[in-house]
Formats: sequence, C-alpha cells, structure tokens
Amino acid sequence: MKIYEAQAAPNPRRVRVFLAEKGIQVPYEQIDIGKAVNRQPEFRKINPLAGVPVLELDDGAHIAESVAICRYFEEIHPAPPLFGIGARERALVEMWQRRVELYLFIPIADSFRQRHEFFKGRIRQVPEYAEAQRQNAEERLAWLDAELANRRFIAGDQYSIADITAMVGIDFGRVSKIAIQPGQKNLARWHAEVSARPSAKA
Ligand SMILES: N[C@@H](CCC(=O)N[C@@H](CS)C(=O)NCC(=O)O)C(=O)O
Repeated sequence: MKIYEAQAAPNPRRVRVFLAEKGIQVPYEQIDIGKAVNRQPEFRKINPLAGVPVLELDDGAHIAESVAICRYFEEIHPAPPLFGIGARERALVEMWQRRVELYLFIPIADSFRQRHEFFKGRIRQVPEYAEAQRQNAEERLAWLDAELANRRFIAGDQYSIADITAMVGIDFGRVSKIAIQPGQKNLARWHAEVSARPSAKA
C-alpha cells in the first residue's frame, strides 16, 4: 500500500491530517505536480483525472478522491471516528463535510486555479470566475463564523473530517489572500483549536 501525493497541495494534506488523527502510517510517493508529472500518460494510468492524492492498495486497486481515501481508512481503523457514530451524527458529518468542501474549499481552490500561472495550459481558466469564487469564499467564512457561535467543531461537539476539510481549505486561502477576518471570533477560536492539534502539522 502507498499514497501518491504532493507535499504542498491541499487535497493530499487532508489525507495526511486524517491519517495523523488516526495514528496510521502509510508510505508516500511524491509526485512532482510542479513539473506536471501527474498529467503525463504514466500517472493517468493510476488516475485518469490526474489529481493527487491516490491510494494504491496491495491488490493494485487505485482509490482517488481525498474523502474516498479517508473513508477507506475509517472502515479499517474506526477509532477515533472521524465520520461520526450512528445515523444522526454520520448524517450531520456528511452534510458538513459536503458543505465545507463544495461551498468553501472549492471556491478557495478556484480562486487559485482559475487565475494562477501554475494552472495555465493545464485547465481552462476564467480569471473573472477566480474573483467571483474569492468573493464567495469570503461570504462563506462569514457564514461559518456565525455557525460556530453555538458549537465547538464544524459538525458538532466532535472533531471530524469536516474540520479537516475546512481547516485545510482556509489555510490554502493564504495564496489568494482569503483569510479569517478580525471580527470573525468564532471562526478564529475554532481555527486556533484545530490548528493546535498535532495532526495539523502533517
Ligand atoms: N477531488 C480531488 C481533487 C484532487 C486534486 O485536484 N488535487 C490537486 C492537488 S490539491 C492536483 O492534483 N493538482 C495538480 C493538477 O491538477 O495538475 C480530491 O478530493 O482528491
């Protein structure tokens, strides 16, 4: 088993933080996305969509998509649970994981991908869309700040994969000058707490 990843990229970091929370060690193989190695035919045999991370199982199966990789490890190492326990909690974690991925992480990623030199020639870029997504991300930070007035973590009282996605997304916002605002005290309190966990350094 091994994970193809790229140290500086946000999606691989989501998986590293998740594994660190569970105390699981998996060998990593670095893919040089700066040189677009992930977009070459050799890597596309592993993931036709070219993204990292990708988990390679001992039977040769390849599992891409960060949350799918995390779910695999949740099944084989249930403790500590990061997708919730029981129908109610699992549904709430799923809801929040999807919300922070679709409405925060992706707008933050688009703010970078849609305008930055790094992605020129790799994807179709629309700089106006980068700016629209930057503004969307800023609105979602305000929304999340209000949500966090009444609970400790994104999905409730327990730390979960939703916290990992939100933290990694917000940290990646630095490259697009998207940041928690001084008045967003609930978000700042939450961010300080999740960033202080040893897993955040993974
Ligand atoms: N939906 C995928 C996204 C994978 C993805 O876009 N990975 C980025 C790194 S954060 C990547 O491979 N970028 C290099 C490229 O697109 O060339 C996931 O959740 O893992």
